[in-house]
Amino acid sequence: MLSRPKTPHKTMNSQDIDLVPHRRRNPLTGQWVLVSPHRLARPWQGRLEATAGPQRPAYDPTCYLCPGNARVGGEVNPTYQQTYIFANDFQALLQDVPTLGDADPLFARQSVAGQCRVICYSPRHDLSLGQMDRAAIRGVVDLWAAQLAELGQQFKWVQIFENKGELMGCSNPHPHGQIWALDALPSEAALEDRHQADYRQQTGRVLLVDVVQRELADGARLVVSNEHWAVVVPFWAIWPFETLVLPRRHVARLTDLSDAERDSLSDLLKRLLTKYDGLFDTSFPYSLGWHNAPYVPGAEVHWQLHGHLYPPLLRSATVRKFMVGFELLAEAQRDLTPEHAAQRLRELPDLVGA
Ligand code: H2U
Ligand code: ZN
Repeated sequence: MLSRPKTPHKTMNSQDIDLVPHRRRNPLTGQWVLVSPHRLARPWQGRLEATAGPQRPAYDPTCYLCPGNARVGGEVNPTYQQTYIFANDFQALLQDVPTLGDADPLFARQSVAGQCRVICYSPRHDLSLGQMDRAAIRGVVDLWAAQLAELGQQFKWVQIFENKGELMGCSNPHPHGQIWALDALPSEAALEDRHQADYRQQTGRVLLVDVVQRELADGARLVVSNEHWAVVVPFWAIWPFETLVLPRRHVARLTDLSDAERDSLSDLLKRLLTKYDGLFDTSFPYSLGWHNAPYVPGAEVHWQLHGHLYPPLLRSATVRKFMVGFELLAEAQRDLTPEHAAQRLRELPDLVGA
């Protein structure tokens, strides 16, 4: 008969967390991640391969986002000078939808109305957001905030995001992002909303304000920071080099940011994305997105604005992490600890040529 091996009861201390498998909880969603640092308890071996892609032209006549070019639907882009926004020609959400009848408790469904837009960050085909200058990045921050203000009047949730790189399924290297606005709270937003509301009710404080204070005091997971902002690899990160962008004060939405906070956000994004590009000597792929307070009465009391960056890369420009097997069937798992990932990013230069 199998019997459990007798091991004396031990309590994990802070050094063990670097060596011993353990689970960490994401307080924003309540989900857990399995961390297996013993599989990677070795020093970093240095860069594996440099794969700087071919230099792109500043203007590409075949690009559907470049100024003056025709899009797939036939509409022609203006010769825009800074940013340009248009209604997605292939909307995943529609403005006018019929109400669904017949509630079925087992196979629940609901109607959802929304709008999808595409934002070109720059007329320059050859740049990425991180390669744009701070003033141009500030233009994107302002556009995000203006879109949020407009769409928030009509929709509960405004998801501002960017898919960058072929690895993330992005169809075009021209620097651009998207906005999907809808009259429902999507699953991830609903989870974060409930956990932030519960935390506020139980403690009287704002969850991610407590997190940013702890992270600034500790420093182990800090990647880059400035007067108004901090970027950390969150304690509960799932992706190897996932980061969380946090304001240092309580701010519910991008629309609430002061002029100085917008400038320093532009600076912070530039520095963070420069670090990412330097990590594997490649134009770093990621999904980036903003979680603003939903347009639901009272949400701004418990909700803290934050940005998520989910990059797929693990070891080099071509070796990515897959969420398969145990992760699909049981829970997310990582080898590299968030502390080690943060240290790697922290030590990289945040200025081109520095
Ligand atoms: P990605 O950033 O994930 O590649 O998506 C680009 C979006 O651009 C995609 O949602 C839209 C697609 O529907 N698009 C247009 O609206 N017009 C076009 O001419 C091509 C692509
Ligand atoms: Zn282009």
